[in-house]
Amino acid sequence: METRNIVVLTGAGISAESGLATFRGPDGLWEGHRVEDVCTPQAFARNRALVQRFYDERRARLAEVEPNAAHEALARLDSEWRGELLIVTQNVDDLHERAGARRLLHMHGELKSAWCIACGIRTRWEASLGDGPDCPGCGKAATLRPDIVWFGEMPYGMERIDAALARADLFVSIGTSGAVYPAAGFVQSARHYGARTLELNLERSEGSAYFQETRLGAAGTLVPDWVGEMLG
Ligand code: BJW
Repeated sequence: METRNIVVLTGAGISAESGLATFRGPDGLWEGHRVEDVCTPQAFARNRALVQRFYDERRARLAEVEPNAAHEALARLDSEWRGELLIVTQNVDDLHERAGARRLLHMHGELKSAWCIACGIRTRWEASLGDGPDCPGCGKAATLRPDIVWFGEMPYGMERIDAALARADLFVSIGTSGAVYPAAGFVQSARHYGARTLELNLERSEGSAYFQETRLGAAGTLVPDWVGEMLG
């Protein structure tokens, strides 16, 4: 069957070779932080300083890392693929766009964005949030939080993602453990809609059995090879 429309899902594994920690590996990001201490709205209400510091450190870290061969290959696919393409990333780093990807959706938010819980404005934010800056929209103090989707919150772009999955001929999952929903369920939706499914990951993910094909290895090698195949 001819492939025209593609949905790519990426997770922390695609940024690992750039030097960003994954979540659930032995050196994962939660080391030293329990998930429920940093990654829920309740945790933010309980311990604002800890949560702001956690994200401030990760935002600052972005200046020290660069996109790798996998991000660059997806950006090449984006610029050269004539059919529909949607790169859905669970990552909150900015490495896909720095590599040049444009058809991109950050479903779990972005480190370089802040969200005012008083007026709802979302604004680009590169500095620290920990010192309680005023909201540029409503001017209130200490109302800005990281524009990150925490557990129990609705991810961004779900309608657009579902529409893309419904039209996809191919769904490709890269560098994600398949432990967090709704992203972990995209492979089943894609198959339900009739797409072929391919997993590129260092090891079998929790949802590996749902994929028709799995290639194991580092994203920095597997992704450029796959993009090369697609672009002939
Ligand atoms: C390499 C590599 C290399 C390494 N090359 N590969 C019970 C059942 C089902 C669901 C739920 C449930 N209880 C609660 C829920 C829902 C909940 C959930 O899924 N919980 C689970 C823990 C069970 N989900 C939510 O709450 C979500 N919202 C929601 O469901 O809303 C309701 C809704 C209803 C209807 C429709 C839609 C929605 C929100 C989830 C928010 C997730 N947030 C986080 C934090 C973001 C902020 C931050 O970065 O701090 O997102 S959690 C964290 O996990 C982060 C990631 O995006 C996400 C996924 O992690 P990822 O990317 O897969 O990383 P890892 O580390 O797990 O895996 C890396 C992989 O790469 C590994 O496999 C490695 O082997 C591999 N790898 N190096 C290739 N070089």
